[in-house]
This record gives sequence, C-alpha cells and structure tokens, in this order.
Amino acid sequence: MGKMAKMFSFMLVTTILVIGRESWALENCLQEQARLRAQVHLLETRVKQQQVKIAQLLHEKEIQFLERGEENSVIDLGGKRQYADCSEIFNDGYKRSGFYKIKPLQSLAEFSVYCDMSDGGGWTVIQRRSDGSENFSRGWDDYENGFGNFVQKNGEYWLGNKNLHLLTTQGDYTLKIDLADFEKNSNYAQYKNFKVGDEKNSYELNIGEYSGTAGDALGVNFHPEMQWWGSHQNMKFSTWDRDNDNYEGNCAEEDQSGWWFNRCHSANLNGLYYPGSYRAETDNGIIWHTWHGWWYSLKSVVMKIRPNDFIPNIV
Ligand SMILES: *[C@@H]1O[C@H](CO)[C@@H](O)[C@H](O)[C@H]1NC(C)=O
Ligand SMILES: [Ca+2]
Repeated sequence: MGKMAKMFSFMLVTTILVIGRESWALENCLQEQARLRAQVHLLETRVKQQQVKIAQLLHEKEIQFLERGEENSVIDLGGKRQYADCSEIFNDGYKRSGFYKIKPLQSLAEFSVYCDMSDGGGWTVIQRRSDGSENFSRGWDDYENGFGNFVQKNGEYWLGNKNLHLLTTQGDYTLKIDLADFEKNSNYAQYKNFKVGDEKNSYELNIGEYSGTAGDALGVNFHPEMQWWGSHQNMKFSTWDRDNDNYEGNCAEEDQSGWWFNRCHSANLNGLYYPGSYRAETDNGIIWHTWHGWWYSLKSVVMKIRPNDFIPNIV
C-alpha cells in the first residue's frame, strides 16, 4: 500500500468513527430528552393528584369539624356552594342531621331547614310535630311564609307553602310522613311525585302513588265514597281566614288548623296537640285516620321530602 492509500484509509476510518460517535451522541440526546419529558409528565400528574388529595382532606376535615358542632345550632357551610335541598347537602358529604341553609333554584333568598340525614339520608323536613310547643292555629300569611322553631332539633315548624312550592317545582319529590303514637308504635306513609302548587292555585296539593304502613289517608284511593269528602288530592290549602275547602262551613276554622281540606279531612297533621285519645266538638287533633281514626291525636309527625331518584345510603 502506498503512503497516500494509507493516509486515505486512516482518514476514512477516522471520519466513520467521528460520524458514528456523533450520531450515537445524537441518539443518546434524543433518548435523554424523551426520558426527561416522561419524568416531567409523571411529576405533573403527581402534583395534580396531590392537589386533589389536599382538597379532599380539607373537605373531610371540614365535615369532621362540623360533626363535632352543637346539636341545636344551624350548621354553617360557609356559603361556598348553594344547595337546592338537603339531598344535595348529603351528596356533598355532609351526613350529620341538623339545620342547614338551602336555596331552591327559584328562591330569592336562602332559608333554614332541618335535614334528616338518617333513614337513607338527604331528607328535607317540611313539617314537624313533637310536643305541642308551637301554635298551629294560624292564618294564611303564617302558613304561606312558614313558622315555628327552626333552631332546636325537635322543634315544631311548618316550612311554609311558598317554600314548599319552590322546593317541589324544581324536580320530582317523594313525600315521606313518619308517624308515632303514645304507645311507642310508629308507621309511615310515602307518596311519589309530591307537588305543591303556586299562590295562584292556593298551594294545591298533588300526590302520586302511595306506599307505606300507615294507610293512604291523604289520597284515600282505597275507598271512592270516602274519597269524595276525605281525599286531599288536588285540594287547595285552607286556613281559617282563607276558606278554599269543599265544605259549606269552614274546615280550617272548625279544626283550628291549616291544611289541604276537602269536606273536611282524613288526615290533619297540623291539628291540635292532644295526648292521644281525646274528645272534642270536631275531629281537630293530629289525625291520620287510616291508622288511629279521628279521635286519637298522634304523638309525633315528620313530613319530609327527597328527590324520587335519590340513591339512599344503606348503612
Ligand atoms: C294561636 O294563635 C292564634 C292566632 O294568633 C290565637 O288566636 C290563639 O289564641 C293561639 N292559641 C294558643 C293556644 O295560644
Ligand atoms: Ca267552605
């Protein structure tokens, strides 16, 4: 081999080596870049996961804090979110029964209501009788706006026809009525699609299918004759000063109550509080006729509502 040839082959080998090393370096560089990108992505994902976890922990801590609160005070959720009813509060993780603020979709203002988070949870209590401490012999305005004790756990109240209308027009609600007598027995009646009309319709009552153990005293669908005078289906609301009943007299005045009277009633849950069996000129006690007849006034009543499609929490 000549000198030139030797020189040439040396240069060739060197060139190949250099190019080879450069392409190897380039390859390495690209790999490194991909590796770093993957790492950045992983770290970003971790940061996001941590942020979600922190938010969850804060929420849980808030719930724990609220669960240690006083039994009789209104539970203040700080107004970060508005809730249209108690089922939304329940679904947001607040599982403690008590008074909360809610604001139905078309309501101009929020108001306090007792949320029953037992019995599957998410119940908005619209009426309670427990000890006769509130006067339910009231006129139209009081029944329209609501009255009673919105502070104590067993406080008696009527949430107000206006609020009942606002609540029940924002969706399909189930009404459950829990009843108890003075002999420690309890029964319930439940109605699908409970709706209360607006002011123009005098807060007319609308109820769907009945189920339960106390009997269908609101709909009286089991007895056509009794239905004619005793059913509360499609009845307007009446008070002593606003007679919308089907009776020639004034049911609300005779029975000292406000209710969806017909001619007059087979259920009167806003009646006078008596300790069980009673005698009076009219059947003006707290009546659920299909369970205890007209001459027995019940010990306690809770009327509560929840969306039909709510998925109960089974404990
Ligand atoms: C309940 O309130 C009505 C109307 O304000 C009143 O006439 C009646 O006397 C009250 N009843 C009782 C037991 O206080
Ligand atoms: Ca009348």
